[in-house]
Amino acid sequence: MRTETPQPIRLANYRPPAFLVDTIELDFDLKPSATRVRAKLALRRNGEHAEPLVLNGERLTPISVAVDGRTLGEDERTIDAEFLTVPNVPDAFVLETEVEIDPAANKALDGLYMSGGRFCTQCEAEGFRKITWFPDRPDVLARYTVRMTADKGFQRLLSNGNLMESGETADGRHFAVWNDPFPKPCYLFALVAGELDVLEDSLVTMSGRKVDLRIYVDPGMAGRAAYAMDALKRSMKWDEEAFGREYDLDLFMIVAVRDFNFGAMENKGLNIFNSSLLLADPATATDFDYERIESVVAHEYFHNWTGDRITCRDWFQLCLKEGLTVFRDQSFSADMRGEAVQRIKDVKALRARQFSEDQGPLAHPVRPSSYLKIDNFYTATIYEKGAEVIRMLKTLIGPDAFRKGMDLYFERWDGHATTVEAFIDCFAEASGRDLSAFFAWYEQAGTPRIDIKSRYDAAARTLELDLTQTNPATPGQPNKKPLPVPVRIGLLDGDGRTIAFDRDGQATDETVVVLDAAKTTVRLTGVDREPVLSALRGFSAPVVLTTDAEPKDRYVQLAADPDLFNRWEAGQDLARELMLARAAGRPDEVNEERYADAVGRALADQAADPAFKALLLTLPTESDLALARQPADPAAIHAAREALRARLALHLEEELKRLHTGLQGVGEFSPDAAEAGRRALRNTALEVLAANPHAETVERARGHYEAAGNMTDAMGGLSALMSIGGEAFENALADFYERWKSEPLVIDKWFALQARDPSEGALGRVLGLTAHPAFDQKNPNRLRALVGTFAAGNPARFHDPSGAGYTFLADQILAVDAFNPMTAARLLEPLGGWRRYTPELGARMRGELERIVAREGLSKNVYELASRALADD
Ligand code: B3K
Ligand code: ZN
Repeated sequence: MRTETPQPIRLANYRPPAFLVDTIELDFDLKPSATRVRAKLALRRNGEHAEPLVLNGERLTPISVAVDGRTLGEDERTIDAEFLTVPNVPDAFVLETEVEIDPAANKALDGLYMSGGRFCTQCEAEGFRKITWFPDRPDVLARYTVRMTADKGFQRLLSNGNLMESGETADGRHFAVWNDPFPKPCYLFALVAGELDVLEDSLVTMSGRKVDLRIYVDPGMAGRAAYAMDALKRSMKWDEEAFGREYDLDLFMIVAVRDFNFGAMENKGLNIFNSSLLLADPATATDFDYERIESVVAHEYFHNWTGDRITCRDWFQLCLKEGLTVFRDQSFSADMRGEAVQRIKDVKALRARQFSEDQGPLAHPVRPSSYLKIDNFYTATIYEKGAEVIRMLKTLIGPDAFRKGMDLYFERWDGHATTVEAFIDCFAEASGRDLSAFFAWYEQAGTPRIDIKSRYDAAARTLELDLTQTNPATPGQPNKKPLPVPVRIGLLDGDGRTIAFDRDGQATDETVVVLDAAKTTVRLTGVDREPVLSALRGFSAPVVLTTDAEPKDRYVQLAADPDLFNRWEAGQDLARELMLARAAGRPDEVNEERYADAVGRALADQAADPAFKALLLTLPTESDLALARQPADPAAIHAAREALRARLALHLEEELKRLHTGLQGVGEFSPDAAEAGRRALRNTALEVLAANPHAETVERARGHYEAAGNMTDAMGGLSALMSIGGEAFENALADFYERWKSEPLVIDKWFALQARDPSEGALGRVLGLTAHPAFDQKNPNRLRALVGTFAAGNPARFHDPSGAGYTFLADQILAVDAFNPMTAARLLEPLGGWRRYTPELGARMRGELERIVAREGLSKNVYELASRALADD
């Protein structure tokens, strides 16, 4: 058992930095196992206090420390595992240090490390301290000059900003010098050195400047960067049009690496990407990959303004850049791919990841107030809920005031590190509104529950809506205040036609009710027919909504709600209720048939977008159902979902077959949204058909796999075959491996697919795969494909009654924690929700968490999450 409890960092203890750094000159002598880093910092005291100089530095082998040219003796500075301290320094001085580091031994993938024989870096949040001594905090902004020298085998030498000089050294090596004119915090520093191919392009910005665009990838892969390049150019233009933001350097570079702890990183002028989010061609990438690449390229590019030019004062403000940038990338994707479909996908992701976080021990506010390891706070709450908060802000103040507020924010804070308060102030000023109550969205954790009861008075033609909100307790926040919740509302009649109404004397089709108290009543007048309420249109707030609507109202919405989000939502609600009833031992066959009928009618609607229909045909996931009623019994949920899927397969067989046959692709592959939507519908139809596995379905799935001309269809075929199981699946799986064994990104898919195996043998299969020669715990993509997907994406088999699934996950976490704590901690989440499951399962999950916490030498990252998961509230 560990003896000391790590101490949290608190927002309330924020103090401005004691020293500022105006410039830093870095000189890297790059050698894989012994890189020398010399740093020259121009420092100046910030404030009156005669404090010692304390710089962060970890895993550095010290060579020398000098102040104003004089090397310090050992008695003039102290160096421990975390800091360099120099007690006596002048008010302004130059500090020169030299350290040695070992990038080849760095398997934490944090700081400077090697991936595929190349040097690369990851500094956010606190990796720079593993490169050199520095005030490693986001509110110290410096101008960087970086010189690097390496053997010529490390062909490209890249860093942030502009290339100033390059050439050969006397000893036959080569060097490059980069300068970044924009002051930045050290978490945005980047360096890459190695053999890489490049895809080049350029773009002329709104003010007529030409910007060179370069994407660096593994040799031979430049063709696969074409889609990312196209997405980058569209992102740059979109940010000019939607936010008036222009790119500022003459060069923008992206580098793809295979070993990366997360998706991508917005280093100034030199984004570094996980290759899974950059490389795509039809043969190896699915439509989902294309979609993700487009949005992540946009996200990292948009950070140039929301993150890099304006950064965070401290890490508690992380949502200031992340929530805002997710909101920006979601808006971009909506413009590229269609608003309704994008919104549905974003909300699905929010519910799957953020709502579950809110319902567990790891619930935290969008702006947390304490942490042990900031790495653990790159969460769905900071990112996705952070984006929802911005979306609500825009809904509340309107698009014009929102744009004015953004303009003011860019103007006021450019070049600074700031806070969420300063950001919200810009919108209060731009809109003339008091946004102090709104701020609680940043400070209060948890998902609000909104309930709406309606009363229609036919004689008076009025509809009264009683809205109530409750905010459930979360760890550390037992009592909550009401939040301002924008609820977008419209009315339909029994035939699905829109009913116009009056609100405050204004005739309208739709209105936004702001529920800013525990209870409020809203009266809509001029309602001339009995209405069906369509509430929370477009998912106007991140809440759980209940109403007194009856299933018949949901059917009206499913058939005709002009708000496509709510049309989809109505279908999901109906399906969810049916599956939950069945899981509770109360199957409702009559209404299952009725539901299948309604889905059939929706599929037959020729006017509807195929991408939308694919979403409509997809049942809520097992994880979604587990969140809806507790204690959750994953086995019963799995059986109930399979039963409804089989019902759809039987009831809609002819329609589904027609879709599957009729939507077959012709001509050349295009990744665009329309084509992707057709493929999505066709693959979803097959997936549903596979729930009724007679010989013809097996043949259909096999034919689909064998005829696939792109990875989306190949995976669709394989996945349908897996859901049927048996020889046809095993043969296709073996064929797939043989065909793609030299393509790591495709083999990740091969592992991930099997991790989702719904059959009873899944756990055995997954355990077996950990011994497969292609499995590699040290590569986060591979690890997540197998272990992460199994734990988070295969609830029925992860929650094996024996607890063996939990033991497997805990073993993996402990093994990975020994070398890569960040990635190990990210695997922990599925165990964290132990209180939501049946007592037998919950006890076994808790047992594994206890085993993890007790491990000697556990990282702070894993300790923080596991101990919070076990804590009594
Ligand atoms: N800012 C990075 C995430 C860094 C994660 C550090 N543990 C990518 C992004 O959100 O754009
Ligand atoms: Zn981001």
